[in-house]
Amino acid sequence: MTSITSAAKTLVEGNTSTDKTKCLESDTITPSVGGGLTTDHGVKISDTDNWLKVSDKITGGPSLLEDQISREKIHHFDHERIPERVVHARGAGAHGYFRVFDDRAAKYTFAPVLTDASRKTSVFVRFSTVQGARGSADTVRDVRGFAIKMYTDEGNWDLVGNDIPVFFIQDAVKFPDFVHAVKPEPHNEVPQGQSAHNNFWDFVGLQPESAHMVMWVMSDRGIPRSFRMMQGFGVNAYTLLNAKGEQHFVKFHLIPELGVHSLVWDEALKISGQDPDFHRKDLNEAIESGCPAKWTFAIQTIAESDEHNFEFDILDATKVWPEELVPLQPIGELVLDRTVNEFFPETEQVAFCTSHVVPGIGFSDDPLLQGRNFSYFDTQISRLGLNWEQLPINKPVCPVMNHHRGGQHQSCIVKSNVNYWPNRNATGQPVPPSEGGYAEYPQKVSGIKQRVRGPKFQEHFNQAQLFYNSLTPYERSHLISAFSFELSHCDDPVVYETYTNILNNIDFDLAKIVAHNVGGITPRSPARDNPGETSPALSQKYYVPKTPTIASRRVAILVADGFDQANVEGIQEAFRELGALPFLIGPRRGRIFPKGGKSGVMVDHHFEGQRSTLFDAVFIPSGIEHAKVLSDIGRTVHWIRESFGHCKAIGAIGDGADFLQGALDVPGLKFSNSVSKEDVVVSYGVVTVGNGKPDLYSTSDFAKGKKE
Ligand code: HDD
Repeated sequence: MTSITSAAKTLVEGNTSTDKTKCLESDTITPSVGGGLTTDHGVKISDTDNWLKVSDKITGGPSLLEDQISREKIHHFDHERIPERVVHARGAGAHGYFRVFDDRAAKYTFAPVLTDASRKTSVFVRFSTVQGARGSADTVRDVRGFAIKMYTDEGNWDLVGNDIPVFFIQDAVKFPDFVHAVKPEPHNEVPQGQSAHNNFWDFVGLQPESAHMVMWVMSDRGIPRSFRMMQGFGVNAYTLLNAKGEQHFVKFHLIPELGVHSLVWDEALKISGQDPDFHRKDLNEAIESGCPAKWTFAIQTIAESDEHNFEFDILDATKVWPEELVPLQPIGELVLDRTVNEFFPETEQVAFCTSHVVPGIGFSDDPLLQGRNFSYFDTQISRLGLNWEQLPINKPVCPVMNHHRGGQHQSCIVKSNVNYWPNRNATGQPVPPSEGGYAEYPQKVSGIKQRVRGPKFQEHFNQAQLFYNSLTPYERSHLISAFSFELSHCDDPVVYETYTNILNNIDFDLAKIVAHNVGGITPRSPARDNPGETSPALSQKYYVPKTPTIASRRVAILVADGFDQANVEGIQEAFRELGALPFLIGPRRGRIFPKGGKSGVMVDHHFEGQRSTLFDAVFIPSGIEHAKVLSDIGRTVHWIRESFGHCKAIGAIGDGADFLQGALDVPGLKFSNSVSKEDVVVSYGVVTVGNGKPDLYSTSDFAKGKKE
């Protein structure tokens, strides 16, 4: 009922506020404790636990179809699900805002959302994986969707991007083929949440335009640590129109404040089983613990007159615009600071359309974008119904008025005797461009109608090679492992042999190693030269945060009875001061007693309940009894070894450092044997202060030392 009223109000008057959170308030209800239950038609219910029956003192008796209250409950339940998205089915979302630093983008666009620094535009962002179903795991190897809905005063602007700057295909007409190939195979619906199967590698092996994007997905970008630590890219080339009527091509970028970080593959595999909701929990946990997710918003622009001055076609979505050629211009920030109240009406019902832009922003002739502009609106009709834009989460914050009428679930009641234009009442006339009406750039177009791609769209390997060359040695080694994992899941030799040939067009050594690993045909000579050109911004290493921080990072503190209380309290305080999230993990979820302490501390988890994979770092306090218990339990020794293997920071004091030394028998790894804080030893990410009297050492200094 509330949604009908407010939707109708929006149509005619507009909202009174442009803050989306405030606008959603009229559609949000809080069930009152002890408030009565009613049917959907408002009649009070006296019993929701028992179906109406014909019973006597001996039997419950048969249920009666007559029971309209139970029938309504079941009817509603039977239809609770809607079709999941055909791709990007699994996602998580959050609310926030966007604002620009100043009007520096005014030379490119008159869109106030990109130029008016006094504005704080409400946003909703949905992150997603692509291949898996709604119930698949978060940490699978895949592209991540990064879809932004900006509720601007001029209408909704949807920037529907990914965490990877390029795409698998150049022309939208190939999208159904690509999606069929990557999704579970038609005969057995296998695999779920993976591209490691014959059909995907068959398709990309026969479709060399995918080579560049495949390199990105096989790199660490395919397994991000957190949505909050991913870059975002609009991918397609859009256009900006300025007040003088000049047009520029533009690409949109988001750079995470926390830097770009990934899991390691072994970690990602384990988390898939240990906590399939790892990424969505991470987003909520960070926001709720006071650490909003932040990105710098940047643009790359190319003047219309320069369109053809590049060796690649700037409208080809399988190409980046290298930053050496087209620098990034930071213009604003995106902040996510509010979690959703209810998943279904917000994250599931939110719907994006690349075709939804606002005046000052337009499209380019990128053939992928042109097809997307058709596809998204279309898919929302089958997923949510024609009137999907009236759903609270999708509704603009500015007035909506037109002569579209009817359709299923129409919730606007328009009080008018006309529903067409022109009309004798002069209601709902189009707005001229001078008053803010959307106007297209008068682009000159000529040519021959034919099914082709531009000549520069034919080159597919230069940038795949540039990407490979730009990776650090460890990034390359991860990439080789990823190819080896995926291709060895393909059991049809034609598939993995074809793909090894593709790799040989990128780099001879890469092709040789992967072919050797997966049983492909080892190439004898390079298919093309690799002159070794690089672009540093393509490596994740480039995105080290300006101010390194451990804010929102999860730290496990392992404790058993007899731990040193001062150590633990000191380190907890130090971590909290730096915004990190310390968790106590113990041999039981209950009270664990410090040395000499009677009251004990409640630990958050049991060693078996949460594994090292779910934390960024681990700390072991001193305490002789406690250290002995830890070293006697195989799981805690495994915790430490696994953390080390996954390159996590590990810290220990006193007896904790002794335990660590016993658990980590790694040649070359150094441990402190001094009690002096001047002698903290940092070796392969393991930070120790030696045995002795740990209370001589201030644990908060330890955490600060770690930070530096
Ligand atoms: Fe797409 C969903 C991103 C190409 C057709 N796409 C979807 C979502 C993201 C992207 C993030 C999830 C939105 C959400 O959270 O609801 N898609 C991209 C990017 C592309 C791309 C960055 C390349 C630049 N997509 C693409 C093409 C087509 C589609 C070429 C069709 C011709 N995409 C869809 C879709 C989806 C979708 C079928 C499924 C659910 C939805 O739209 O709302 O229409």
